Amino acid sequence: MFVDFYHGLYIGLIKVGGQWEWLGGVRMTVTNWHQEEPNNAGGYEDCVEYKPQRPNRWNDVECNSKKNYICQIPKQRDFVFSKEYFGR
Ligand SMILES: [Ca+2]
Repeated sequence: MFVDFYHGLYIGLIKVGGQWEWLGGVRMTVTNWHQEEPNNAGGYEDCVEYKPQRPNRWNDVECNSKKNYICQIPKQRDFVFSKEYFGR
């Protein structure tokens, strides 16, 4: 499976009633917005993408873009990447 990092990954943070919260209703307590974000460009940016190539990595985006996503996993759990993941 190829994961496209360049075009950003949804992180499960959404705007509900004008407030940012994690999917499942957990309130956002930390932020990592890129400079001048969130800017709600076009008035429809209600989801958040993670862009690894930026120093501060969050950008609000429209929710209908086709992107990969990342999920939270328990800290003690090992996460093994396959060879296909790195394209080798
Ligand atoms: Ca934005």
